[in-house]
Amino acid sequence: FLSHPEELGIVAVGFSGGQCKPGVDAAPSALIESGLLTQLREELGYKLYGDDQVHLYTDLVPKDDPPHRNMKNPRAVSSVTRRIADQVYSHAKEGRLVLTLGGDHSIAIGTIGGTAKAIRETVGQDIAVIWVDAHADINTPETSGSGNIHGMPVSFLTGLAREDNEDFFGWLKPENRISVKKLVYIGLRDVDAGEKRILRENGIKAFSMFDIDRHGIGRVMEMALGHIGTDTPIHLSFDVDALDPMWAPSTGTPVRGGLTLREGDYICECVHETGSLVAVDLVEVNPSLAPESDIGAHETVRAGCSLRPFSVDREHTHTISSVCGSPQ
Ligand code: NNH
Ligand code: MN
Ligand code: MN
Ligand code: MN
Repeated sequence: FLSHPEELGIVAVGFSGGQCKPGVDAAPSALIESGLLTQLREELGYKLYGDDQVHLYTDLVPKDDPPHRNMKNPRAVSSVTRRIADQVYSHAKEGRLVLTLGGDHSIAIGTIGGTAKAIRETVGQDIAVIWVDAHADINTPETSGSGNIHGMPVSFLTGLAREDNEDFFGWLKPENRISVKKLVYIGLRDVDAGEKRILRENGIKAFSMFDIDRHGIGRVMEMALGHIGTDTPIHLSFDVDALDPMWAPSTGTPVRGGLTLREGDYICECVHETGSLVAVDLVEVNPSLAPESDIGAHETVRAGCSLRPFSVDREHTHTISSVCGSPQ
């Protein structure tokens, strides 16, 4: 689906307004400092586009941003995600694979909105979304208990939540939206009651940790990709809290009983192997939340770096760098 699969469009998003804990905005710099982009460039041979500069979007964050329909920081999140949608759209429109480094998960409103539109225009197809997360992030403003927009992106992207006002995601148009039929969850284990109802009523495909324990990650990936169908462009949105806190403690809402690091890598490798990947988000790394001194942050950033759906070495992998191949 990509006219330039060896080109990687990078969007580094230092934004934390979709939730209440500061620090997640520092993740892109931490990931970049620990060598993520260098590895993609030097070991995997990608050509990187989009500066290594981290966008803070301070010009888009209003001083006064009172709640609207129970949403916290609604104007900031709406205008920042709108800008991100443009950034991701421009890369995708050029036929590049797009990598967005968050930031909290609210930014997926922009990344997926941008990819969906660009792929419709260039390939004429609807994208599928694989959402890897402990949480479903499909609350509507009305079902959300927290008011944090990082728990709502999927409801806006699927049109389950709507607003006409441009200041509150009214800029999302049909071409930015995705179908609930082309959405698959992996890793769920902390889903709110209202979200469970939404998943059930809309027949949304979800593989929880229960399913992974029962079938194994190999079978789950077969079923997940089978649901999407071959020949469908894929946007992978990876929330680092899908991993067990043993591997990724530095995140806003860690939930025990999660994916092993190897299962997380495997998900990325399987998605890469399809050859259908068009965009990736890596979100919710929060280097300032480090339970045991700075070991937690360091390990979480390292885990984030290892989750690279850009290459797979089918022969075998011993070190992080040997998980790398070249662009397809
Ligand atoms: N479901 C909760 C909410 O709506 C928590 C969401 N937190 C996340 N999602 N980290 O990935 O606020
Ligand atoms: Mn090219
Ligand atoms: Mn999330
Ligand atoms: Mn989560």
